Amino acid sequence: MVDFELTEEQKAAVKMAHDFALNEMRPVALECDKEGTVPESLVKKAAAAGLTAMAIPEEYGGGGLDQITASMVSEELAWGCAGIATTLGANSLATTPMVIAANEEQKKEYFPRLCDPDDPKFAAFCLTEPGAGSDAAAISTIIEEKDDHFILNGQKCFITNGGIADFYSVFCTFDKEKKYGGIGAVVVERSYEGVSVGKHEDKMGIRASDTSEVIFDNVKVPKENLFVPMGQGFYNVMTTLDLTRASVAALATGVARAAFEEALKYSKERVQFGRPIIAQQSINFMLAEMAMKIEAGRRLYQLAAWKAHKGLPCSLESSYAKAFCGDMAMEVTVNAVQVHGGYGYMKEYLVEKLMRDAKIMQIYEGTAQIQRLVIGANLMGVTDTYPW
Ligand code: COS
Repeated sequence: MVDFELTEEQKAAVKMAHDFALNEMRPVALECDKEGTVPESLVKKAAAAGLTAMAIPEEYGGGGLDQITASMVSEELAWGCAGIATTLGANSLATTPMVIAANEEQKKEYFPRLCDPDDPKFAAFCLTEPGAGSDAAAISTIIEEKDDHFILNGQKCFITNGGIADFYSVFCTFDKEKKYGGIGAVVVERSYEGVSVGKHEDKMGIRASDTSEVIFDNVKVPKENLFVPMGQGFYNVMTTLDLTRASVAALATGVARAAFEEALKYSKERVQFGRPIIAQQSINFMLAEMAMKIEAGRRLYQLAAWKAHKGLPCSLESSYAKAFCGDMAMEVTVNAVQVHGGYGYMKEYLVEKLMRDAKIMQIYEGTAQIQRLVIGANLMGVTDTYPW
């Protein structure tokens, strides 16, 4: 049975997120974009509302939201500001590998730190390296056993919240010769000796969010911090990304919806050739195109999230959603600027920011090309396209 109606709990969570986006994020979004920061007071309010630890189970103090609700909440937050939403949402990416594989002691030690409304901490997912982006199996951050601990060396780049995190979920290799078979993961605290934050990136969009290098120089890591043993790390990364890409698709949908709303409003106000430009078919059709693609994107990310929630294989649907919504957000925001004409190119119009924010949706958590690679690889085994 297909039912598009939200439950009362889902309606409440999405409404709360929308109100937060409207009242707390929108008023500061342009300033945060300019300054490249998120106010501490906003983070505390978000933590109090459960928005910094959505995916963390309730028993550790988290929001305990199911994937479908979490993705719809992400759409609302990105509608408010994709940069701030990325800051708040990155904890989910960092903790999903731990939700999958960490033991009880590790979860109890680390998860509550992200849920404290008075002093909320951040976590960061450390996979990408200068020589390992799309080719995730090529990581060379190396971990070695020494006496009763590990020694970690390497450099991670483009790490969301890398500069503000309290701890990192770090993917590393025990044996580079083994390629993806050598990968495992450890939790590393920011306070450990030898952990440092490198270059802070100056980005095109989602500027409110922190993106930094994280460097590990002979870091002594206790053995009990290992949460994915050697050989299992690559599968953990792939499963994590299968589960989190629906939320990125939802962020893209939120950015697109914000741009569409601006374009719709402007097209009703702006009069040229004696009538509002929405009455010009060239503009009217652009808006129609935006509306239907946003709706299609939302259904795709909901499908991926629903499969994830049910514990069904969701790799294909996550890639459909991520690829489609990333491209859709780019197209919609470019056209929203176009509808505004010269005004849309000016920083005082929100669509200028939205177009810059949209671009990352085709890049992070797997580029648009990687999503097609995943979809294409799945097609190799397809002999029958009957959907049920
Ligand atoms: N779930 C579970 N296992 C998976 C999987 C998935 N979604 N995808 C692949 N695997 C398994 C394969 O089954 C294979 O296992 P076996 O050899 O035991 O059978 C293993 O992983 C290697 O798979 P594959 O050969 O396809 O790996 P590749 O190195 O060719 O890489 C891609 C596959 C390109 C899909 C992967 O590297 C990827 O997702 N890259 C993008 C990384 C990314 O998103 N980076 C952004 C970081 S977050 S900002």
